[in-house]
Amino acid sequence: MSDRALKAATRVLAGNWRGTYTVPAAGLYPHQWSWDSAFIAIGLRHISPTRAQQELDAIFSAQWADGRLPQIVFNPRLDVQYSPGASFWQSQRIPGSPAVPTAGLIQPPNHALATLLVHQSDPETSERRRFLSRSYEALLGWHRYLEERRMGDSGLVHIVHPWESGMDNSPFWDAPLAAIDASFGSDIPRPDLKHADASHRPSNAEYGKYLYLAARYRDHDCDDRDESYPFVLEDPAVHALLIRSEWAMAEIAELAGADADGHRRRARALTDALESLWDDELGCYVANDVVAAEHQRFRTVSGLIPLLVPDLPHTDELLRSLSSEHFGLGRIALVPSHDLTAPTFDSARYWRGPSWFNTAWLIAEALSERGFADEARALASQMADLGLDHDFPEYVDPHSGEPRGTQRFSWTAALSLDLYERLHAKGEVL
Ligand code: 2M8
Repeated sequence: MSDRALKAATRVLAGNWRGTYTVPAAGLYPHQWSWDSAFIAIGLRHISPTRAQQELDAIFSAQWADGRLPQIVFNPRLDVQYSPGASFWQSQRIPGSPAVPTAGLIQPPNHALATLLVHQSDPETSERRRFLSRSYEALLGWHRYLEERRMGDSGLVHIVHPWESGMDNSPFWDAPLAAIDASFGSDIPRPDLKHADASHRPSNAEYGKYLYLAARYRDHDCDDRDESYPFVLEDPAVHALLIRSEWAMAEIAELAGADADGHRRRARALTDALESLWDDELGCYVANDVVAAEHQRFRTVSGLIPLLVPDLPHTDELLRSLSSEHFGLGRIALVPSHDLTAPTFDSARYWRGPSWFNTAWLIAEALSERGFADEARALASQMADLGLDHDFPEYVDPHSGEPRGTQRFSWTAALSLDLYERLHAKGEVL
């Protein structure tokens, strides 16, 4: 990444900053998204540690009484620009919701990981703003919500909507959605199609099911007690991020003078539970449909994200899969979201094939921690080049590197910048 790229990434983040948080992209995503903000904070800490802390403060200030951190915190003035918005959720009517309007669903728990990195980048400012101790309280509530309200006997986190995975139209959700005998009818608002090509976005059929599930969850007061709710899944990336965040909680607890052992014990128990999602034949982790009691046997990038988990029994197999013809590490742009050889692979459509920068960052992080410095650096360098060449795209075609989705996308800019700054600090300028 050159200085020119660094300045361009900083400009994207400045343009998407809304005073206390950053929107993922000005047109397509005009509100605050939960896991986006955590990724964005990881980049922002190099520009302004205070802004990075504010980014996380903003999401924590929208925490529900039960501890959940909501998928989206809405700017109600922009209601028609995104669907479903504040008027769909009407969160103020739901017991335990915060003062600000939010969605009732959640997103993957990468927040403790981001909090630790943000703190470490400037402990003095963090201390002065009491950032770590305030965040620790919020994070305790968030992880408690996941353990108490979102975990079955398997010990794995449950997601109740494709949006909760962050990988909305992954092939993992095809069969569970097909089994739901309902949709939202044909009159589906799609303001997203003003900002991205329809062939890069989920289809109307998928949106019908998304809205049906969201409305049903909302109408049950988002209370996680709808016994016949039809979509309950266990996803390897969501679970792996919780494990990784639980390890981060142990470090945060030590810094904050709290008990770290409980976090380590939980991280180990969560790691043991992850094993039930291992698929030996596919060489990666897969999702489990809790309702149908059926594994969704696809190779997706979600199934590789457990590489981030310490003491994982299947690291070698995952590394082999990453370099195989299924994911093509080093021969393809970043890491595709789905198996390049699968009949369900689509190089343009959202989470069904294109390569994303947040998953590339997670894999680069895992590779670097496992001692594969060259491979990590190669991924970081690709992220920087693709970001700058295409005005920080939301995702890219893995074969051609061409941009897909929207552009000037915040986590693309933030995470490329983060890797650049870290390599630069080691004197290894890209
Ligand atoms: C995408 O998801 C939203 C719904 O949450 C959408 O398609 O409208 C996903 O890529 C998700 O992971 C991301 O957090 C969000 C905002 O960038 O966009």
